[in-house]
Order: sequence, then structure tokens, then C-alpha cells
Amino acid sequence: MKLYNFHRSSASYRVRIALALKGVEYEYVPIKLSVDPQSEQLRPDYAALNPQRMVPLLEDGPVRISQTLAIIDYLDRRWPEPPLYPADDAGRSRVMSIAAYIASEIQPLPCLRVELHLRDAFGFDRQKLSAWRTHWIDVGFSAVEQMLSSPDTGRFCHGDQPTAADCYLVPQVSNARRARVDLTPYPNIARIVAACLELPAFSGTVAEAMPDHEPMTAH
Ligand SMILES: N[C@@H](CCC(=O)N[C@@H](CS)C(=O)NCC(=O)O)C(=O)O
Repeated sequence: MKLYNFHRSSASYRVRIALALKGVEYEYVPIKLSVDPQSEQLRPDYAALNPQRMVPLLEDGPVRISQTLAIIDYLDRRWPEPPLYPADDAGRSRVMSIAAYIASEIQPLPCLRVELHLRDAFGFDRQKLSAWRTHWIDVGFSAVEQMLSSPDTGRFCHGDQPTAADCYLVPQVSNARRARVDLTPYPNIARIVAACLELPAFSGTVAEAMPDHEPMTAH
């Protein structure tokens, strides 16, 4: 099995965590994302594999899957232990709702291609891009913080076992830290992320531990 991914991509990190929680071995295929028009996710050979021109992409024999919600669902069905979704319907939809909110409403807004378009088409400078990034992370984290102030939250986002929700939350916090977002207003988020990072599945798959890691350059 191959995971086409990039060390600093939060979407890639979600899948690395899920694979590590499941104990599934895979080949790490780096796809370097950059501001370069020849950035690797845009190249025809990669676009032939993933027309979305994004990472991550999971390849399991003849099966190719893009979109982390689909990838993590696939992994959870193929390797059911430990489950990444609770067995009960209400719990399953709560976990899905947290993951989907981060996937759909937070992470895409400060995404590379969105920020490059803001820069190139609308003249956003570094300061404006930074304000854009922190605004959407703050809007998103305010909602997540409130969602997590529920009796269903335990040591982790849902109960005392990591679920798909934690696979989404921890990478989003890595992005927030890179964007220098102050996490003080989000004590539930900060506590859960600290608990997750005590587990090797989360701490061993961070960007800095990946084979393609290199220091960040601003765009
Ligand atoms: N909704 C997608 C998001 C994937 C995504 O945003 N990937 C980013 C890296 S974190 C990417 O490939 N960006 C390339 C670009 O912006 O050109 C998923 O869940 O897989």
C-alpha cells in the first residue's frame, strides 16, 4: 500500500495517524507541495493518479482513494481494529460531524491553492494572508471548542479512545500552531491534542518526523 503525501499537509497527517492507529504498514511516497507552478501535485504524472491534484492519495493494489473522509472510512472497514468510529449511531455521527466540520469548513480556507489565488488574483500580501488564515481557524476552533464541551467528550474527542475526530483535530492544531494562532481560548482542544500527542500514532507521524521533512518557507 502506498500513501502519496507531504509531511506538512494536515490532510496527509490525518491519514498517517489513522494508519498508525491501525498498525498498517505502507510505503511513504512524498509529493512536494510548493508555490512553484511545477509543484508536484500539479504534474501530469500525479494528476493521472489523482485528478484532484491534492494529497493525500492512498493506493491499495488496484484501488486508489482520494479525500481523507473516504480514505479513513476505507481503512476502518478494511482493518476494523481499533475502530475509528463508535458503534452506536449517535456517536458515529458525532465523530463524523467533528471530522467533517474540520475537513470542510476549516482546513480548505487556508489551503495552499486558495492562498495562492488570494495572493495572485486579489493582491493579498503576507500580512493579509496571515489574517485570513487566523480568522478562519479562530471561527472554526470556536465551534469545535463548543462541540467538545459535551459529556460525550472524554480523554479524546469522543470518549476515551481515539476516533476519526482526533485524526482531524490534531493536524488542524498543527496548522494553527504554524499560523501562530493563540490556543488559550480553546482549552478543550488543547487538552485533547496534548492527550493524543502522548500516543505514538500521533506523535510519531508529525511533519517533523517524516522522511521528506524540510524547514518551512513562507509564500
Ligand atoms: N478535502 C481534502 C483536502 C486535501 C487537501 O487540502 N490537501 C492539500 C494539502 S493539506 C493539498 O493537496 N493542496 C494542494 C494545493 O492546494 O494545491 C481531503 O480531505 O483529502
